Amino acid sequence: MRIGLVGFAGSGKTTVFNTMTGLGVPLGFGGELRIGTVRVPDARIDALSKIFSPKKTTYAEITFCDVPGEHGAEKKGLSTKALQQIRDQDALCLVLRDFPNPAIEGDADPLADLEAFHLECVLADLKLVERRLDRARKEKTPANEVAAFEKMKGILEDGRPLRALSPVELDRGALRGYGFLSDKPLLVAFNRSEARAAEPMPTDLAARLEALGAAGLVLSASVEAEIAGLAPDEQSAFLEDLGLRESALARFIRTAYGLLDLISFFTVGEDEVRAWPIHRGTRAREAAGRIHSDLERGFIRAEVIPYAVFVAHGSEHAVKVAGRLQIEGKDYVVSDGDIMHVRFNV
Ligand SMILES: Nc1nc2c(ncn2[C@@H]2O[C@H](COP(=O)(O)OP(=O)(O)OP(=O)(O)O)[C@@H](O)[C@H]2O)c(=O)[nH]1
Ligand SMILES: [Mg+2]
Repeated sequence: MRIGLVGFAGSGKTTVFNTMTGLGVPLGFGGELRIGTVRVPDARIDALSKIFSPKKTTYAEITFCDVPGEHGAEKKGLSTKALQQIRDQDALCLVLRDFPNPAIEGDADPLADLEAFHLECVLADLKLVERRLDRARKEKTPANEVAAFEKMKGILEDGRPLRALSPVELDRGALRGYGFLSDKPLLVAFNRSEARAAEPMPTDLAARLEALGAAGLVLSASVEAEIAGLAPDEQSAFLEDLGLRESALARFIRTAYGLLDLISFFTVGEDEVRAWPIHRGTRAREAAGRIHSDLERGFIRAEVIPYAVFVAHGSEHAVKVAGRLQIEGKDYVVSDGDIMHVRFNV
């Protein structure tokens, strides 16, 4: 599972990537595609770790990919190579520049950049769809497939993204291999200059994001880089000075995690407190297999305490005494924040 940081040249992708991963990729002017893992901040894990004082605390991780922007002739467009790199991602984070960058011609215009990016995606998808329909005219193609591609063509010609189509309207089963750009979950990060980091998202931009089915947030990559360099107790004072409640990067990473339709369940104990990423809708036995294949093979039952229940009672023992421990079978659908203890026998 990979999330691509995408956007036009000099919008701050590498600055965001470095701050999240702690890597020191050189800033500015393109460069190579980079991959890094990022810890998903989770206050629930912080709290559980305080309670259990385990030897080890492990957060969920996601992989980000810094896709370089293009400079020179193609600085506002996306080359075939860039499009292919973007197609390989499971979800996209579009970084929009809203700070003056002397290396880039023209003032910052995030709304125009958003439209330009969206249009590139729509046109690239339309090309794929039309090519497929052309082929369908020459080769025998099932009627329902042709109908699906016709429907997609109509949406794209209207300038709308494919993600606007619900699972009922479009069966994506056979379409996965195409990597349609406008169908990818999209998070838009509006990268501000330091002085304006605390200003809310402009309403026109927020409305446009809603129409595109995209999530959005405001951050200042250079402020985030500065925060990351401070000691934990200095961080909150610094945030307060800027009129911010928490680091936007923490929210950014959590939102990106949700974009992949991932949730976390937890395991707790003296040895380790740990968050395990699973897809929403995963059943208990399969989730147990994330921990170890033996747990999936020999699964007997799962003892589950939802995080909120645990916090309300304060300990596993108190939860049991109150009769709130859930005993669940293999088909139980795991919820975000479930604390699970798997009973198994191999
Ligand atoms: N003032 C200000 N400058 C920023 C911010 N984010 C990035 N920059 C600067 O903008 C320049 C480009 O930042 P990068 O992170 O390299 O941008 P990029 O999107 O990776 O650029 P390419 O990979 O070339 O497409 C650098 O000089 C950064 O220091 C920000 O939030 N505020
Ligand atoms: Mg870069």
